[in-house]
Amino acid sequence: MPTATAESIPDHIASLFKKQFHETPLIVRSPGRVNLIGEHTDYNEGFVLPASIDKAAYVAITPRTDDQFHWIAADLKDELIGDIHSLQKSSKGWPNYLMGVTQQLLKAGHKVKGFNCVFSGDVPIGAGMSSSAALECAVAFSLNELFHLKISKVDLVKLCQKAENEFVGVKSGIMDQFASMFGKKDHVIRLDCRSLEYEYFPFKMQDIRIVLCDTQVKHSLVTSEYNTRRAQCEAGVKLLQQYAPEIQSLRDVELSLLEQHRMEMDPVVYNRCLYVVEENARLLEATEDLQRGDMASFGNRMYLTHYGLRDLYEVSCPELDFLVEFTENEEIVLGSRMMGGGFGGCTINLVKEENIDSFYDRITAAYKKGMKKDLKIYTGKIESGTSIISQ
Ligand code: GAF
Repeated sequence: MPTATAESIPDHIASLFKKQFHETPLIVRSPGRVNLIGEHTDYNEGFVLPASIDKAAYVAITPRTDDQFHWIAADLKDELIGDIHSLQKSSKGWPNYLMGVTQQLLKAGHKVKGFNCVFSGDVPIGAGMSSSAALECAVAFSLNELFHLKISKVDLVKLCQKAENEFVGVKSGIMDQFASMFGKKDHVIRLDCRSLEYEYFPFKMQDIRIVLCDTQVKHSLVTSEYNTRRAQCEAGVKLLQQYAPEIQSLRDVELSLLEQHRMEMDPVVYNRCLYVVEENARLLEATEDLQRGDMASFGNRMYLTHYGLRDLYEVSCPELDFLVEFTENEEIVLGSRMMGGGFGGCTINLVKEENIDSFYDRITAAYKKGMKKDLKIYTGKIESGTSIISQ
């Protein structure tokens, strides 16, 4: 892993690149994300409220005139050489994000050639802050620049999502790539995942911090369970469509309709649908809290999201539950919940700044005692989305 700090990562990869390829590369930064509320709603065509953060993937990249690629994962001290027309899924993991994006560009008929790339980053891997979407967006954004493809940012986002769905094999929604690409400093994005209309809401509070508590747990069932949740939501929609054919996704489902047909549904499918329908409504109410500056109410809704994810959607794990439950008795914590796909990763917390250090000490000690694991804590600063650092 690099010893470089966030500020020095671009310099670090630029010098590695020059040493290896004797050229000055284009350098692009693409951030990870947090999501304040609206979890597992994106692939149900609902709403999400993410923001891009100060941790990012960085790529140093130049075009080639042939179809070869030479990619270097600086942090892993690993590399791969090949041909862009014979991309095979790799068991190493990291090449799949670059391959997926390259394959989608080729599939869409864009004129891309091979390219050399060195990448690094400081988005914690497996912590639920979307290190993979950050890398995909960095690569797609760079290739768009290098080969003058003139693809819009929205289309780049869609392309990266497809790369994740089709090449990597996770049937993820669009939130992570959208947040990485469209993030704005000190703002959260309310994104309508059906129309892709979005609105920025200021999110900079003098006395409240976004705190991420990393369980340092990543369960192996993440991908399969994620895809199963998606299929269960689709099964619910299919059943309800028999009675209300205008419904396209859970986004269109009213609680009353769901209740009316509860007995015809598999109980697990019902629970999944109930969570999503409630979460969508919760997000819209939470944005109203935000506009009114009522962060106590916003925080309460975060807890309700967690309980839904834990009890109805069943994507939490003991470590995440432990951390959220610990904060229930902490006066300075306004809201806490698991964030992202689940089964490990981080909780996101809204914490009053006053005496925050002693809170860090208490939760770290409690986690060690209760879960026998070390806790990592990050403060999430909201920074801008994907951009060129130097060229
Ligand atoms: C993961 C996915 F990539 C997102 O699309 C989203 O579904 C999220 O889990 C859950 O809200 O980060």
